Amino acid sequence: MSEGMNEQSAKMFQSIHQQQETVTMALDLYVFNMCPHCQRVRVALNALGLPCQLHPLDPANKPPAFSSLSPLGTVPVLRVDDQATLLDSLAINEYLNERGDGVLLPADMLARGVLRGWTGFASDIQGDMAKLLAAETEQALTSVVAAMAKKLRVLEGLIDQGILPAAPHPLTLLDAVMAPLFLRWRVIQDHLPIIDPGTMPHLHAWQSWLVTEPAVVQSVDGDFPALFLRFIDQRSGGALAARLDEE
Ligand SMILES: N[C@@H](CCC(=O)N[C@@H](CS)C(=O)NCC(=O)O)C(=O)O
Repeated sequence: MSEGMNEQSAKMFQSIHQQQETVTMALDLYVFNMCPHCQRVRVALNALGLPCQLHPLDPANKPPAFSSLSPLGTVPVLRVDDQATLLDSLAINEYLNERGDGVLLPADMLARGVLRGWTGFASDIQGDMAKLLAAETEQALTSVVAAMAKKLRVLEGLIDQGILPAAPHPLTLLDAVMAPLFLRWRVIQDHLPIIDPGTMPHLHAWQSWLVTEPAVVQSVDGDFPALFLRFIDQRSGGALAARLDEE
C-alpha cells in the first residue's frame, strides 16, 4: 500500500472517529403505561441490560411534538442515539437484540427463522386480546376466547413437538411478546380462564415461569393487577368488565 493511501486512510479513520465522538449514545423510549407493545420492548431492554430513558406519555394528551416522532401517533417509539426513530415493537426488539449481545434469538440461523415466524404468530394473539377488551357482549367475549384458544393450542403443540422450547428456557424475543399476554391473563383468570392447565400444560408452565422472570417483573410499574383491572373498568367494551363483576 502506498504512503499516500496510508495518509488518506488515517484521515478517514480520524474523521469517522470524530463523528462517533459527537454522536450521543442513548436510547429514549416513549411509552403508555398500560401498552402491551411497550411492555414487549421493556422486557427486551431488561433482558439485554441496555440502559434506556423512559418517557411515559398520557394517551389522551400526547404532546403536539410527538407526531413528528410517531406519524401514526402510536407507541412504542424508540429514539436511537438522537439520530433515528424506530417504530413497531417487533422491529425495535430486533434492533435492541442486535445492539445488545444478541442472546434473545438462537445462534443458529434456521432456529432464528423458526422463532421469528412464531413470534409474529404470537404477536397476532395481542390483536385478539384487544378484541377481548373491546367485546360488548358475552357472545363476542366467548367467540374471542375461542379464537385465542385455537392459537394457543397451536403453540402448545409446537412445544410438545420440541419446535419451541419448554419452560424454563433462556429468554427470547418470543417471550417478550408472550409476557404481556401472560401477565394480563393471570389477572383475569379466576373469572375468564384462558389457559387451562389440564389441556395446555406447556403453556401453563410457560406462563407460571415467565411472569416471575426479573426482566418481566421489572417491565411494569406499580401494582399491575390493580392498574389492569382499572383499565378494564374504564376502557373495555363492557363484557369483560361485567364478567369480572360476577361472583
Ligand atoms: N404494531 C405496533 C402497534 C402499537 C400500538 O398499537 N400501540 C398502541 C398502544 S398499545 C397505540 O399507540 N395506540 C394509539 C393510541 O392509543 O392513541 C407495535 O407493535 O408497536
